[in-house]
Amino acid sequence: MMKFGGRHYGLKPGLVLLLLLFTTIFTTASARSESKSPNKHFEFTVTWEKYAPDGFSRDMILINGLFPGPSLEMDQGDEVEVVVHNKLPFNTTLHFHGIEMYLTPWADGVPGITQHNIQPNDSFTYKWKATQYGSYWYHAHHRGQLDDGMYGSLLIHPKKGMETPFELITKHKPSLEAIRKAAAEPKELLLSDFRHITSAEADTITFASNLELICYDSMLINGKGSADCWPADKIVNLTRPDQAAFLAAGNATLTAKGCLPAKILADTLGAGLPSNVSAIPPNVFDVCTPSAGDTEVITVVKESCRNDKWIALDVIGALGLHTALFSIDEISLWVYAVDGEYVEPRLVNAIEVTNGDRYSVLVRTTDLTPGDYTIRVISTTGAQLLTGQGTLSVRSKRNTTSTRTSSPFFLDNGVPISASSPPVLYNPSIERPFPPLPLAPRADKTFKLSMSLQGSIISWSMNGTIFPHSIDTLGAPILFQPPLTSSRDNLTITTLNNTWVDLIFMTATFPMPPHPIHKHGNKMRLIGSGKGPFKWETVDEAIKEIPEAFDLVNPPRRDAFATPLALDRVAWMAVRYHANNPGAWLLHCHIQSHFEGGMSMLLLDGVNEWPAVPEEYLGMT
Ligand SMILES: *[C@@H]1O[C@H](CO)[C@@H](O)[C@H](O)[C@H]1NC(C)=O
Ligand SMILES: *[C@@H]1O[C@H](CO)[C@@H](O)[C@H](O)[C@H]1NC(C)=O
Ligand SMILES: *[C@@H]1O[C@H](CO)[C@@H](O)[C@H](O)[C@H]1NC(C)=O
Ligand SMILES: *[C@@H]1O[C@H](CO)[C@@H](O)[C@H](O)[C@H]1NC(C)=O
Ligand SMILES: *[C@@H]1O[C@H](CO)[C@@H](O)[C@H](O)[C@H]1NC(C)=O
Ligand SMILES: *[C@@H]1O[C@H](CO)[C@@H](O)[C@H](O)[C@H]1NC(C)=O
Ligand SMILES: *[C@@H]1O[C@H](CO)[C@@H](O)[C@H](O)[C@H]1NC(C)=O
Ligand SMILES: *[C@@H]1O[C@H](CO)[C@@H](O)[C@H](O)[C@H]1NC(C)=O
Ligand SMILES: *[C@@H]1O[C@H](CO)[C@@H](O)[C@H](O)[C@H]1NC(C)=O
Ligand SMILES: [Cu+2]
Repeated sequence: MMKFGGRHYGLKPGLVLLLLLFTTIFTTASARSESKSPNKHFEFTVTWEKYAPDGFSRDMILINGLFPGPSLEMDQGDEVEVVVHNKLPFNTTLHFHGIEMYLTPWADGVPGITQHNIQPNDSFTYKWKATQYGSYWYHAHHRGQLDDGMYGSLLIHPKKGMETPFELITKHKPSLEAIRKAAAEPKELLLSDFRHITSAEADTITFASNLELICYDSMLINGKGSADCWPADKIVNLTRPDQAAFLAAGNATLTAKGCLPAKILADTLGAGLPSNVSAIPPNVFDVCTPSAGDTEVITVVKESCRNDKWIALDVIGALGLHTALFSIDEISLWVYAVDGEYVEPRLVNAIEVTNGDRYSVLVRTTDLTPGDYTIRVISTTGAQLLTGQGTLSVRSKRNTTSTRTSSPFFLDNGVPISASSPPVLYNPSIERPFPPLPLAPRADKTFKLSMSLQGSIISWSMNGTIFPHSIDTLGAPILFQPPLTSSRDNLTITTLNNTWVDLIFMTATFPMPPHPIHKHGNKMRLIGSGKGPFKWETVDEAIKEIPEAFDLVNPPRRDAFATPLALDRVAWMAVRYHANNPGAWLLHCHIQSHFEGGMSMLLLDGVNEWPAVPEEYLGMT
């Protein structure tokens, strides 16, 4: 794997001294400049080029000629600078997913909200401080450009002395050493769904048909994979009950791409709403064209049987639409960090990774028989049967030949193979931050948001109103303007600094898929969820009647939570966060088609402490 980390871009000590000298002189000359000199500097040149990650050549976005983009590596506390040179034929911006951008909201990368578009041939410099640690990623935040491949991993090494949860895995000193060593240099596994049409083509077809393009062509691991076309009988055999329920409505079968047919989509989720199935070209839902690219191989060499050996993997859900069930044949995974932060470790066989999620896992390789173990990514999204594979290759120093094939935990539709001893699935609802993190017992303010379609199945709303993406062409970004003092457009939530805020996401109708809701700026706690309507005005009122639906003792803390699937009745989810980072933050569904369809809102946090945007950013286009 190629790393473009601090080591490569790191400045030589002499140069740093020289830069510091210049910065000092500069700062004296220009009293306005408050920014500290960066000690991690990265340059991204983004281009629009032909590339074939799964063997099929299409136009896509490369960063410094690479897909996925360079892996950014840095230390907690670093002052980071990322310069984006836009050599694309269209506007773009870059978002650092999960990075809280503490005191630098103008570097969050959302066009129209925190910055102007970066126009073709322009450059933009993102300056921020790595206040956090762990596994993150970056991606384009302009329309559907994530689906064009503009993303990569971001790793922040924790500062020395950070409390770790590894003693909950083992108390054996040499093993702890091996674990610490592994966790200090995790290997990334970037999981992504990939399409053979560009996001602009997808938009055109979406608007012409009024149908969501739920079909992809491949699942990639670190940008590698293949477009498999399954035999018809395999598709029939593996059609899951949840899919069969939709298909029954039209006496249909899944398409050759393993997708719910567009007509079924129109007649079920889109029933009564306008749509035009004939505006969809055959290759989008129906016709499968196989192609093959490389396969990602992670190699582990066992040194000797005396030493305990572990590896750490950062699993990253760089997904546009699909939910990816991740597993490695026969292998148990210790989940020790989630969305970058340590949790009480749990031993599992598989993890359901939704859009934007990160899971850091440890694998003990000491006792593994040398050979290849298949890394599997299986979509559990109802929309399509889709899989991707990679290889964990375990070698011993003496014997490098590997002939054995590994046994999967799941069929290619995500159904466990063994009914008697099914694989252990990671349960995100019992996740516990480590060490425990404080949470206010009640919120200062509650916002109830009713999620619904608005007139077609491509128009999603978080609170009854479609978020207008054209905001990025309408003058000054929201952050550059005085904040609204009260909500007035069904899209803007304003909070005071140092207050606790409850957001209740309620599905207005069913069936409705889960929505992975991502908050920019800082993390949220998942304090409750349930089926049926949320009838109360606040969580406090609800707790009195249904205490079992809530969890206020060190609940999960993440930068995205998926709302519950509303299959046969409506459902709700309650999150609580501390508004302690004034700025204009986007709150949105991380499924690209829902995000593009308008499922976003704005959190204007700390309007009473509204930040003054530095002069250099006000001027930046
Ligand atoms: C960007 O610059 C290149 C080289 O100067 C030029 O050929 C190209 O037309 C420019 N693109 C745009 C969109 O201005
Ligand atoms: C599909 O199922 C039938 C009956 O169980 C079986 O005979 C056949 O081999 C299966 N085909 C595939 C491709 O799995
Ligand atoms: C459903 O489709 C099958 C095969 O396409 C056909 O034989 C059957 O008659 C259809 N059933 C109904 C109720 O339309
Ligand atoms: C549906 O799409 C087809 C193909 O683009 C087009 O010819 C037709 O006019 C459309 N129908 C409607 C009602 O818009
Ligand atoms: C090497 O390992 C394979 C299985 O991975 C085994 O079949 C073979 O006998 C081994 N060869 C030697 C020389 O140990
Ligand atoms: C690109 O960004 C500029 C500046 O915000 C805007 O005027 C223009 O309309 C944008 N172009 C497109 C195609 O959105
Ligand atoms: C806010 O939502 C209500 C109810 O859906 C609607 O009547 C109103 O027009 C919306 N306001 C705006 C500014 O869109
Ligand atoms: C959500 O929409 C309703 C109208 O349906 C509106 O009354 C309420 O103020 C909106 N909430 C926010 C936070 O905008
Ligand atoms: C906002 O509140 C947080 C938490 O109390 C505090 O640390 C921070 O300094 C405040 N920010 C400003 C700009 O006052
Ligand atoms: Cu969604």
